[in-house]
Amino acid sequence: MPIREIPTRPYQDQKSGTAGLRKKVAVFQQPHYLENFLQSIFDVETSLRGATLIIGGDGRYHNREAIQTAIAMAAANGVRKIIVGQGGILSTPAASHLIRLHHAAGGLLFTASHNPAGPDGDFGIKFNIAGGGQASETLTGKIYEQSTQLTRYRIVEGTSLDLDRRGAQKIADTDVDVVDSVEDYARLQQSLFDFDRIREWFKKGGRLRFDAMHAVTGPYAKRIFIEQLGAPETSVMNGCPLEDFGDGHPDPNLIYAKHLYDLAMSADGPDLIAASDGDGDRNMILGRGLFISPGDSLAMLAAHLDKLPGYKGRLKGLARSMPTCRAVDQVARALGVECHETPTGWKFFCNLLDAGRLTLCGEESFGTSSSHTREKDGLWAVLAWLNILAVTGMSVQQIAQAHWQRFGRHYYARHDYDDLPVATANAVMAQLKTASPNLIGQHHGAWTISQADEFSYTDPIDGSVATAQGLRIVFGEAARIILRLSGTGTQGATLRLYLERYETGVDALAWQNNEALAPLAIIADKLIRIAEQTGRKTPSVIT
Ligand code: VG1
Ligand code: CO
Repeated sequence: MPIREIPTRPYQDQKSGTAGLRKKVAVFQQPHYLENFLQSIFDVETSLRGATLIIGGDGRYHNREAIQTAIAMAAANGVRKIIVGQGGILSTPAASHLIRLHHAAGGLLFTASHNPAGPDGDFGIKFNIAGGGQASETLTGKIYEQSTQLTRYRIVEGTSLDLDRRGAQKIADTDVDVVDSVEDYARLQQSLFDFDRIREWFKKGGRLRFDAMHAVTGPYAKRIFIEQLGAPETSVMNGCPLEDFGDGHPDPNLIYAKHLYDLAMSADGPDLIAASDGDGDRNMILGRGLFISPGDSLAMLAAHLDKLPGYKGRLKGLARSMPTCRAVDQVARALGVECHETPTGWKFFCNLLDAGRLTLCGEESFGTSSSHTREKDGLWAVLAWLNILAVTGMSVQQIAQAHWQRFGRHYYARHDYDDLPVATANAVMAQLKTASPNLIGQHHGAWTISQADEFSYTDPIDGSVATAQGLRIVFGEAARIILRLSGTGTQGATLRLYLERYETGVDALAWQNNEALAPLAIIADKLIRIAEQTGRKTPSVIT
């Protein structure tokens, strides 16, 4: 099998966003496009030479082709051993775990997360490093630099690996091991949760409905919930991964998984309803009669974490991304543990996790996870909720009510304005940034603006600084309005507006979420004028 150097011309658009490089499938299918990006990784991350590399993806269209190319290139670039999920399948948290388990130097995850798949859909690559976390901004910056000047890439020609056959194979001098996609991940979860108690909960009639949305978590959910925990077969729906995700949009939220909300509201709905996204790192949680917002889920998990075997007496710190509601801060205060506010994107939690300062962290975008891996972990969150239901004997509704009574409640919503002209979105940001200093002290109804600025973050471990991480208008503890540009889109620009309102006492239980947020939306409109500046009367999506 000859190793060849193929001359190439660089592309100029291979800049990674919030979570890797994400583009339309057609962009990835351009000649040498994928190869160039991969070669840039191999050129920059020299620790991969002679080391182990984990490869897998969410099963979407183009996954298998991309994995074959990645294996042939890894072999040509001196990677000693490649571990790949059977059929090319690995969820993002499972891949992160394999990197840690095998002390690999990194991992290539082929996914565009929840973005639609298929020939007209999206494709993407997340590059994770030793330790299991996503490449830092500094590293992706270097990879981007390299991608703009590349002149050749290396590949082993004429290879074809049998991705479906488990066991050892060889490409040139490189060992390739095709492994069960689920096994090690399932074992990790068993080490964290009380599977016996959860099994008992199912036996006593506890009911779960998990929607894998025809994406990567199907095999994981079937193995863990049905085979290992004894849940009835009907507990997992859409459990077969499809290349086009069944033409769906595996973004588990109140819009794209509205059928789950309807199920939760039905008279005799299951006790716990949940879903995960394309690559298995997000989670959506509902109980009978209510939806638990991701910020609330994070706070409630934090408050009950001590009841879970893997975490008893071990809670160090808590963290959330800046736009995530401040519910978890209340729990951190009550428990007397440190609480961090990081920029959007899971990579910003990783240094704190590695330093042993964090146990649990989350994002408003349906991401929750703990120190057990270096990615958010959808099924982990579902198992954590199941375990809490099993040990407390409470319903989701009772847990939420008790939590809001004790800690107060953060009403919360995110409004997305998708596919805007880039210049328009930038202008909205620029306008607010300029206006910010003059907003401080302004009164709006009962609220006063205490802070209005652009968020920047200094990593407490390595001192690196991330600037321009979103604009925030803060009304003390009472409310926040946040505006930022998405870094994961593949078409135009997306503006995200986040609204948060905190109430205690009777007001914590009295309102519907959208009622509570209506006055804040009016203030946001007055201050930011998104409708006026973009011509969009309403957001594309509210979650
Ligand atoms: C979004 C979310 C962010 C999340 C990222 C990746 O980024 O807001 O919280 O970490 O997606 O999620 P942005 O820049 O579009 O707001 V995933 O499930 O694609 O790894
Ligand atoms: Co995802």
